[in-house]
Amino acid sequence: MSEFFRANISEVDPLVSEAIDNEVRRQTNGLELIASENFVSEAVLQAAGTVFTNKYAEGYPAKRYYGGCEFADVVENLAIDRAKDMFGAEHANVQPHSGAQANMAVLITALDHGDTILGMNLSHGGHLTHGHPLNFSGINYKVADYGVNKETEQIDYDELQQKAEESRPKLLICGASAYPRTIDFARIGEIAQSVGAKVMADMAHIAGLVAVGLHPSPVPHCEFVTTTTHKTLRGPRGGMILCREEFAADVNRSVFPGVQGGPLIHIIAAKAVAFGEALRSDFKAYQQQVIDNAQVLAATLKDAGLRIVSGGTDNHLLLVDVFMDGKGITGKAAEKALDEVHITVNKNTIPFDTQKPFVASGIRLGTPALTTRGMKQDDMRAIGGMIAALIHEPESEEVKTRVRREVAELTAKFPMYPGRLKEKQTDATAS
Ligand code: DSN
Repeated sequence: MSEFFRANISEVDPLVSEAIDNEVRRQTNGLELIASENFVSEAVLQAAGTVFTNKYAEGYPAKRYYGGCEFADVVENLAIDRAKDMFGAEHANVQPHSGAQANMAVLITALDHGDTILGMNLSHGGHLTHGHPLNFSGINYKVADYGVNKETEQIDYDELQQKAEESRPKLLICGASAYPRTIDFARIGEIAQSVGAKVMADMAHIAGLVAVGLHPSPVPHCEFVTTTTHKTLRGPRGGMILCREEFAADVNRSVFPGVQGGPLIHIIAAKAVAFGEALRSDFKAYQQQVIDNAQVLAATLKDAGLRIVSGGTDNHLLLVDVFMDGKGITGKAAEKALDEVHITVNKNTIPFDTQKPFVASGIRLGTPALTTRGMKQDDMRAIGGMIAALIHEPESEEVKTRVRREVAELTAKFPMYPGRLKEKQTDATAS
């Protein structure tokens, strides 16, 4: 056999190999609080790292443009069937490489160039692909936007109704990337119907909660539902579209050949594994813990004097106003201070922010990843204390040293990816 098939990455490419080892260390030894991230299982990682990466399979199961697709068909059919089962959907397309490409495929399905969309403003929690002027969605379509109420910092559905009547969109886009409250998809469906619009719900952030019934499902109320597969759903990095049977052929055509060529079959295999995991009964307990953890983290930060946007959270994430009208620090400064002690978050604008997006008044925190590691309410109280201490005294070396030690002690109690980290890990939680 050629050496080509034998050599280990550490011999072939020590630079990339070292970066991978360092990333395993970074994820293991830090506290990951980015709301859109999670840790996949070893089984999902194994499926993603397979010889399916070699395979071209343009087309769909049993209708491919290449030979040798019989096993690609097996994994794609498994992913489709499990996705439909998980969300009670009539049709699933599991090929989108990302959430943005899933959204692009729906927009070209539902709209003609120049039609009007009504989407949630990015600075109020929406997403780039929901009509941002620098994104294809804002470049190719006329955009009207809605946001949250200034007092409640929650979606004002009466105002949304009014905006829909004024703008008469062909497509109403709902779903968010930084919105901590339950979204009333039933009401949004009614609003769209009243103005003759279709609805696309982008449930990327909350898909895991929806899968187990801990957030109302958009599927019965929206013609199109898109999601990523790597957030609360805890699968590999990728996208997916769910729709009613009447739109199935159009959606499939929009994904391929509309916006993509060959599907990533290794990733579709990993999606199938993740969906299988999500259909197991323990996934609901995991999602409940994600929510419980987010609520305790929000309460802890509030008690420590920080302002929680909208006063709390119903889902997996919270937005913390760390600037507090000049009394605190910017989101950018908070992200940096936390990074220095191995707590990973992202700066985020808050509704009606006075800071530019690259500076921002807030940080966004999410609990999916740490919950996957096994952390619970007491751990969230400890983490909330660490974050608040840093934000109140971002320049204090004493606080930084103490928090770094606390992060090391806490993460050591929750080992992960045995076999992928070179150093030995102790599993203090196993006793
Ligand atoms: N960038 C993702 C997030 O962090 O929420 C959304 O696509």
